[in-house]
Amino acid sequence: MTKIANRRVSFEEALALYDEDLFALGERADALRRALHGEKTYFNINRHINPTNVCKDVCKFCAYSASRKNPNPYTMSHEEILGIVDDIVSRDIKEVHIVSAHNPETGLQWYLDIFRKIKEKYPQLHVKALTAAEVHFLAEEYGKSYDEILDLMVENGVDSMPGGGAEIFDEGVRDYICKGKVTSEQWLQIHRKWHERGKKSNVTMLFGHVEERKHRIDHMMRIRDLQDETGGFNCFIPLVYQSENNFLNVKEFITANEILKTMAISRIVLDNVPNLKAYWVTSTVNLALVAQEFGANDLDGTIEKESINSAAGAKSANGVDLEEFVHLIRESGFIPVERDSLYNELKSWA
Ligand code: V47
Repeated sequence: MTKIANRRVSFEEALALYDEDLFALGERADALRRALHGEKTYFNINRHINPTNVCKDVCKFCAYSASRKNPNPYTMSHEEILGIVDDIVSRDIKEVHIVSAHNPETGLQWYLDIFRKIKEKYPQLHVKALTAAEVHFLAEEYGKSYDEILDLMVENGVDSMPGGGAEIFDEGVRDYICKGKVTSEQWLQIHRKWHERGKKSNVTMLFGHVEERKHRIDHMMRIRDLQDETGGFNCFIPLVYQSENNFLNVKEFITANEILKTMAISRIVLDNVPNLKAYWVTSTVNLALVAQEFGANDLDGTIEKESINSAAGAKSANGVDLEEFVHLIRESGFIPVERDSLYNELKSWA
């Protein structure tokens, strides 16, 4: 990856960046983004599938898992999932992003078999599946090591890992918002091991809830350290907290100013992570478009259907139309580029 900063910023320097003027920060992040990617904004044509919402864990921020606030447990059959995959492949969708809750009733094989069935039928389709939180759950539930689960994922056709489940690495905040699930160290260890297998993954950060700025910077620093070791992260994805239908009592929505500052600072701090995603699902499409000028070079994808964030209030249940997506990126002065899941360029609208 191209070196984008002359000197690394320290924790203290990164925290102090929040006190800078928003537009000054934007300019700095934009210069780094342009050095890496020019005016290109990447997206992919993808589909999310969330096969079950039955969960053994209770994360306060989650509105997706079946609970008192969402008493509609479901578990899809493999036939149902394959039916969706048949349909999306017929429409030239190139990536399927499969993430579930931590369902103790299905058995390990239910999780693994679906990847193998998809891969056998559609070897060209990229399967991005199982967060580190799911890997940890499966390892604990079925008495396996992380290595065993990761090897089973590779054997059954998982191509890359999504970045979910990272939340906030600070142990105090993490204990408060999602006690009992994968710890920060375990999350990082699982991705380290995945990268050691020559595989790529993403990394998220859930922000805008009860965390403070210093916790976001700490989160970025831990990512930067692991990336120095492995180089396996493709993309950093800050996820803006959605407040509906969950058990985390946050009254005020984070401001657009703070979201954009966080995007810009992450571009500056994460000098070794090539891509910064403005995930329109949690930021809104409009703010994601603006974020292109604050360091972001990726808008995720058309998505089609999304259940986790839309359950908590995001307007993402039905995705975005491809033509509209391309139009919006162009109109905001950037070049839309369709990419595959590993950031190879497939089509440019230059
Ligand atoms: O891990 C849950 C988050 C994540 C809420 O890797 C919430 O390319 C906001 O990780 N408000 C799942 N966020 C989504 C995810 C993801 C999405 C897109 C692309 C990629 C990728 C990964 O959603 C969870 C959790 O951090 N989440 N509840 C909420 N109320």
